[in-house]
Formats: sequence, C-alpha cells, structure tokens
Amino acid sequence: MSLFDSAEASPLRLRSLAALRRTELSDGAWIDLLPGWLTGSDALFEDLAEHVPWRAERRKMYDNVVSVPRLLAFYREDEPLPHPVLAAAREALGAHYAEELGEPFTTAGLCLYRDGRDSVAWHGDRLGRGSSHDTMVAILSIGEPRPLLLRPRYGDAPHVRLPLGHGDLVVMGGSCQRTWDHAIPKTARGAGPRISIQFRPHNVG
Ligand SMILES: O=C(O)CCC(=O)C(=O)O
Repeated sequence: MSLFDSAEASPLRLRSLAALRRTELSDGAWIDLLPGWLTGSDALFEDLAEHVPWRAERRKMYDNVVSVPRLLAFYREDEPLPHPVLAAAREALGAHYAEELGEPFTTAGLCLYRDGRDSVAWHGDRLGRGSSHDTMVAILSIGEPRPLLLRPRYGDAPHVRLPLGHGDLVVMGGSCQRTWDHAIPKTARGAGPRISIQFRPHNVG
C-alpha cells in the first residue's frame, strides 16, 4: 500500500488491488473494477489540472479541421510521470497483473474533460497490438465522475455503464480492445471536470 502526505484530511493512498472484482463480458473480453482505489485524490486532481502540460489537439474531419473535445498529455515509458503516486499506481498494477499480462504497464495517457461538452467517441484502443492481441488498459479516474460506456462490436451482449471519478479504477482486459468499444459521451447535465489516467503496455494505444 502506498501513502503520500497531503494537506487534505484524507491522505493520498492506493488501496490494495486484492479487492478488484472481475466481470466477464463477451468474446473473451472482461473488466476489473475497484471503486475508490486512490483515496484523497481531489488534491491530486488540482495538482495535475494545473501542472500537466495539457495539449489541445485538432484533427481532420471531412473537409474541416476540428478541435478534439478534451485536453491531452502523454508520457512515454522513459518519461517521469507528473506525480509520484502515478508511478506507484503503475507499479502496483504491474505487480498485480504480472502473471496474467506477462509484461509491465509502461505508458501513461492523461485526458482532461473540462465539462460535459468534452468527450471521446466510440473506439477501441486498436493502434498497435490491441488490434490483434489480448492486452490490458488500466484507467484511473479522478475529479468528478463521468460514465464510461462499453458496447460489443459484434452480437448483442448488454452494454455497460460505469460512472468513474474520485479515484476509481477500471481495467479493460482480454479481447476488450478489439471486440468491444468504449466512449465517454457528452452530457447536457452539468458535469464537473474529470481526469482519466490510462496505463498501457508497450505498443498498445
Ligand atoms: O476517459 C476515459 O476514461 C477513456 C479514455 C479513452 O478511452 C482513451 O483515451 O482512449
């Protein structure tokens, strides 16, 4: 268990991953869930929101170039993460899944959803090995909860809706990136800011 001092009443602490609960989806996909894995994460949210070098990206859509509706940052395997608790989280995940995954989590992608207008459309992480191999993507969510939706690409297995924020952990595993899609939809209901931290193994994106 890791502990970092914090001025907040509730210290920044990673709970044991032994409490993770697995749900089998379809086609060899599964998700592991641990609500409140990181306690005391509100101060971390403020720290990351202020100090991470967030990038606004633009992409081509038909004949226009549009803004990607969220801010992004990416840390390669050899780059220091923006807070020591994120390094501790990556290490704890690597140790927990060492046997099943057979390799460490290496990269960290961070997304800042400023309000309900920020979102990410349906997709799987199919750049790299996620398109052809079973793998894992672990997502730590801090700040205000936003629902992560999952739906199967084939067949009619029930969709999944996971409101994630305030230190919740979800791990998408097995065939999840190639047989299921996921999304954070826009919402007209007032949504506060959320940061998603995704840990992935080498060459999964
Ligand atoms: O915000 C999230 O938790 C999902 C992020 C995501 O799906 C992605 O960046 O590929």
